[in-house]
Order: sequence, then structure tokens, then C-alpha cells
Amino acid sequence: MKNGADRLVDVLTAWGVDHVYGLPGDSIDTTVDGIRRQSDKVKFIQVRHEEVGALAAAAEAKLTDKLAVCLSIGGPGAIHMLNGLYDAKMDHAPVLALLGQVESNLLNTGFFQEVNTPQLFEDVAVYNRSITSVDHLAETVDEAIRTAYEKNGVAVLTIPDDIPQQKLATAFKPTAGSFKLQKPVVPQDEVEEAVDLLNRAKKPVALFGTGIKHSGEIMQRFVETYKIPFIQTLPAKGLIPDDHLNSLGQVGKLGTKAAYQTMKSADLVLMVGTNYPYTAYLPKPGRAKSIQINLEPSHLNKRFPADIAIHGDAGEVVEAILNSGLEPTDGSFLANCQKHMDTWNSWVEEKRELKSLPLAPEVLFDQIYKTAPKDAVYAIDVGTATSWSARYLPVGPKQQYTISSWLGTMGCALPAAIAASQVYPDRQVISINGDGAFAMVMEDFATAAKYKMPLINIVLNNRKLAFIQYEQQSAGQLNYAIDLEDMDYAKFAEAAGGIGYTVTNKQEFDMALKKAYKVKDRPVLINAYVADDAPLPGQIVADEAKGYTKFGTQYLSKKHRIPKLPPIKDIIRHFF
Ligand SMILES: Cc1ncc(C[n+]2csc(CCOP(=O)(O)OP(=O)(O)O)c2C)c(N)n1
Ligand SMILES: [Mg+2]
Repeated sequence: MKNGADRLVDVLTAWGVDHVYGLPGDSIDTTVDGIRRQSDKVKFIQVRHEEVGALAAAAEAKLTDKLAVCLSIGGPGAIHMLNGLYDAKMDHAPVLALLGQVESNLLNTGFFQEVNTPQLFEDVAVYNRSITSVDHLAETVDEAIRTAYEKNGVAVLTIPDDIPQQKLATAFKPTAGSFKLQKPVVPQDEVEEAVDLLNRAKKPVALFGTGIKHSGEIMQRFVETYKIPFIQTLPAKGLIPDDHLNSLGQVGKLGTKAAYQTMKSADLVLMVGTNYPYTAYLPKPGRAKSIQINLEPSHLNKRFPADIAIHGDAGEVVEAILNSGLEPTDGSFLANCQKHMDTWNSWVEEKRELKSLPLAPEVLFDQIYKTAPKDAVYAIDVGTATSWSARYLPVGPKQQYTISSWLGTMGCALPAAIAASQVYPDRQVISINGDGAFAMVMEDFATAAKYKMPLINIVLNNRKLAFIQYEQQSAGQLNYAIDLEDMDYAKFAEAAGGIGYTVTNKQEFDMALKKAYKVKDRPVLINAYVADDAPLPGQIVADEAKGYTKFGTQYLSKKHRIPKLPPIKDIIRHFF
């Protein structure tokens, strides 16, 4: 007779789960034992730190739109997972977390490693249950998965370790086969109102978010037919290829000046599948009309007043707009925006040619862009890598780009690269992280080695928390607590079972990258000593200029010399 753990694994496989990320231990051992018995169906990917398991599951769900599973003991292991689960929550990714717990008869006694996980995980979870009997284990797992899909979030199950080993005579039939997410009916009246507004606009721009994930081609047809410029939020980067002629890149601190200028002069913003938070970079409310389309109704009218708010699937609604008498603009606003973008692109081009030492990150990113396979997966970390990737790493039609967008947690790139290597074994995976971010999760480079994942992990080694250096400066503060001790990351990579290269200039980097692409049986780390150049905001706004001036004055009075500043040419370009 099967036991509870066997039934649990049966439910996972019915939903198409064929691997879990985790680390075994006392309070989850009986569940792990069930996975062992069906290891031909569900692979156990053993991570070195539970946070990495949860971050990998979050990234996998973002990349594939399918539920991913992570697992840990209760107590300390479960606490380690929290950060990764918040990443899933905030980026709306379906994840199931299986947490161990002390045995039922010890519950509430303050036993060793007993943590009240149902309470601790309440804020992160869309579904949060403690299992109390083997009789309901399988159906609760099934409901947890369904809810994670329905609510695009994290389902958490706390499982006292005595329960999965109990026998269970009756089989439960998982609901995976009959599960289907319903989409709202497209409201034709509102579509026609939207078309009317669009046809009257003189300076319309589209802002696309991850809600267009499955309808990039429809959106592309829309911007081409209607003849308008578009901006994609960072997590939506590449959903329409970044090199599209109507693209203005991203908007905001890490965006382009062309996007900033366009937002400030637009008379209509069409916001599709986005909950873009930086409202200072949108037009002033009242200066521009807004049409908003979102499958998540709570995102409509949330941060910017909508003249028309349509609850619906982005692709279906925009397809309906295209079929309801939409007339193209005269193209003059688009042409003007393209001119701004040409200027921006010429600045970008100049930076790609930089010969300075240490190696300019712009040059490093450009080299990745020029050489990465057409279907590469980029896993980007939080730090200056985020800004450089936004500007110097255009994402092509078959490539994917992933990041911790709403939680913005450092240490997200390597776990995402592990997940991408697991689900796309035939694609080149490239993770790019700062030295600070990599050091937060570096132990799991050994995981990539253990599973022979040929990912390429590039460490931007500037021996500091460079992003914070500029953050402090633009806030008018003197730099403090941002220096990092150097480490030989290449040596570490070798010690962990991978290959490590250290590079200090473009030629060495090109050579290392070339060699790395050929490796097929283990991870490669490129320890790249890079300049700590400031990724200036696309448009320097008044507060930032004030902050820099305050920082400069303080620096001068304390150190009696002028601080190192970005080239004056760049400051002028980005300010005026
Ligand atoms: C877990 C976590 N801690 C702190 C931060 C705040 N933070 C954002 S970027 C950054 C510095 C990143 O440094 P590094 O990884 O070396 O990249 P660099 O900016 O130097 O390229 C910090 C501390 C964060 N986002 N996440
Ligand atoms: Mg750094």
C-alpha cells in the first residue's frame, strides 16, 4: 500500500512537476523518501542553501509560466526560503513550497526547530495550510497547486514529518487534467471607446509590462499598424525584441532619455499588462489620457488615473482593438521619438567602443550581446548589472531575460541560471552578477557543477557595492560601507568543480567567453575586473542633480579634492 509521501509525489507528477529544488533534513525526510522512491519521475536538485532553492523555483516559474517546487526542513531551512518565496510572490510566479515540521505529537511544545511556519509564511502565501492527517494530504497538495496557478503566487504546505509515512489505501485523482484558467470576456463597448480615444490622440505611447508575455507578436503588430513608439518595463524586456524600430527601451532611472522625453510629451499612455511603480516617470496626471488593460483588476487605475480601464487578457483586448477601426497616426510623433532614440543609441555606441581600463562594463555587455546564441537565457542580478543590461544587452526574439524585478533581491542571478539550465538544457544560460551579489549565493556554484550545468556566470568584480556608491552620492551622502574585499572568484570556481577565468581587459574577456561557450559539462565563471563607472540615469532629474552637488561639496570640504565624477560630457547629455 502506498503511503502519504507516495500520494504526494503522484499529485506532483500529475501536474507535470518533474523536479524539485531542496535540501533534506530531519523534519522533511519522509517526504524526501517519497521522492527518492519515484526519483525516475521527480529529480531532486540538491541546493547548498534553501534560499537558492526558492529563488530557483521563482525564476523557473517566471521563465516557464509553470509551477515550480522547492522544499526544505521546517525551522531554519524554511526561514532561509522566505526571500526566494517573496521574489515569487512579488513577480507573480506560481511556486509550491513544501516545508517540514516536527512530528504531530510534538507540535506546540516548543520542540527543537519548531517554528510556527503557518504564521511566518502567512504574508507571502496565497495558500497556506498545515497538514493534520494523511487522509487529506494529496488533495491539499492538489488544491495548493491549483491555487498557486489561479492566484499566480506561492502555496505553502507545512507537513509534520510523521504524516507522509502513514499508509493510505485510497488514491486521490488530481485535478490537473481538467484545470483551465478562465479569461474575462473582451468588453466590446470599452474596446470601441478605447479605439475612439486612440484615433484622436496625437502623441500616443505604449508602456508594456509582463502581461504581454504571450502576446508579444500581437503587440508588435499593434505598434507597427498604429505607428507609435513603445516602452517595455524591465521585467518585460525583450518580449517585443529590443531592437524593434519603435522601441524606446525602458523608462525610469535605468531607462533611456528618449523614453523619459516621450513620456513627458505624450498625450496618451496605453498601459498594457503593467503595474509600473515609478509614477514620476509617467506624464503628469491630467496632461495625458490613459487607457489601461490588465488581467489583474487591482492593477487598473492603481497608480495612474485611467480614462478607460479594461479588465482582460492583453492579447485578446489588443487584437480586438486592431479589429475595431483603429486608424494609424500620421507617424510624426513616432518619427520624433525615433530621432531622440537615434541620439541615445549613438551615445550607447560610443560607450561600446571604450578602450579605457579597467574594462568598461559597457564593453563587456556589448561583447556578450554580440556573441550569445540566438536563444540564450540571461539571468541578471541586482546592482549595476541591472542598469548595464537594460541598456547594453538587447534581448532578441528567441532569447529570455529574467531578474528579481519587484523584490529586487541581490543574489537572484545564479539561482535563476541553475533553474534555466535545468529546464532548458540545450540553451546557453548566462548569469551576470556583481561581486557583492554573487558572494551572497556563491556556494551554489557547486550545485551547477554537481549537475554538470554548463552555465556561464560572469562576476562584475569592481570590489564594491557600486550601485550603492551612486545611490549615496545622488542622495547627497558621502560614501560609506561600500568597499568589498577582493576574492579570487576564478580560483573559487575551480575549487567548486567548475572552470574559472580571470580577465582584466577586452581581449582577455573575449577569449574567456569564447572558451566558455565551448564547455558543455560544467559551469564556467568569468571573474571580470571592471571599472565602477556610474550608470547615469537616462535623464538626471532635479533631485539627483541637487544630491550630487551636495555630495561634491561635502567631499571637497572633507578631502580637499574634487571627487571622481562621470565625464562632464555625459553629465550634460543626461541632464539637459
Ligand atoms: C538582499 C539585498 N540586500 C541589499 C540590497 C541593496 N542593494 C542593491 S544593489 C546593491 C549593491 C550591489 O553590489 P554588487 O553586487 O557588487 O554590484 P555592483 O553594483 O557593484 O555592480 C545593494 C547593496 C538588495 N537589493 N538586496
Ligand atoms: Mg560590485
